[in-house]
Amino acid sequence: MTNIYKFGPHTITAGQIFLKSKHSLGLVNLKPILPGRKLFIYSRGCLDVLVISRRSVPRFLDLSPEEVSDIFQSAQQIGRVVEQEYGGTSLTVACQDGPQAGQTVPHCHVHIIPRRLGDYVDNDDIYEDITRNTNELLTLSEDGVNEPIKKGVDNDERKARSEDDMTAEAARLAWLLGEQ
Ligand code: AMW
Repeated sequence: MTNIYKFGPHTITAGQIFLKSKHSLGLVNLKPILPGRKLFIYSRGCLDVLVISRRSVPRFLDLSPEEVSDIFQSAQQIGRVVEQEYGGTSLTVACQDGPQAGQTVPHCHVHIIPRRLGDYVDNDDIYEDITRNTNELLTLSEDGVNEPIKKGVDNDERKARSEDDMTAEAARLAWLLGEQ
């Protein structure tokens, strides 16, 4: 079995993956949402994991009914574990389906982010963090449509984590999910 996986143009290492289902992969984020001006008080680990379709298609709309069922069942399974692991009491489950919705990696994926009271000053600021780069890079074209002025930025201002850091988190999540 291959140890190389693709997430859009990105290569995912086997160590980043903590869940494998028939049509989906759960993986830790290279550049998770980080504590900043918000009141993140999680004790460890990342705050934003992803579940992606195994088939490389850009849009959620491209998935078959079986793939939709699989990716959301995986999201539910992962959500239960990350909510508990990171001391959450709720979850943000978000899919930015297409570039104008803020999608920066053209490979269908769902963000699963544990939430709890007070993690953000304004609750919906989380969406600003998920889409921040795209929002900053929009400009109004002559026909009045917002268009990206630069593409492929992919959360450039966030710090990429080390391989060791991601592997440790993925191993812990895989263990909690009973995957290893
Ligand atoms: W999108 O803005 O397309 O809804 O979210 C893309 C997500 O993919 C971002 O959170 C980004 O940090 C993450 N990401 C980008 N490259 C990688 C990678 N190589 N491994 C894991 N996550 C990645």
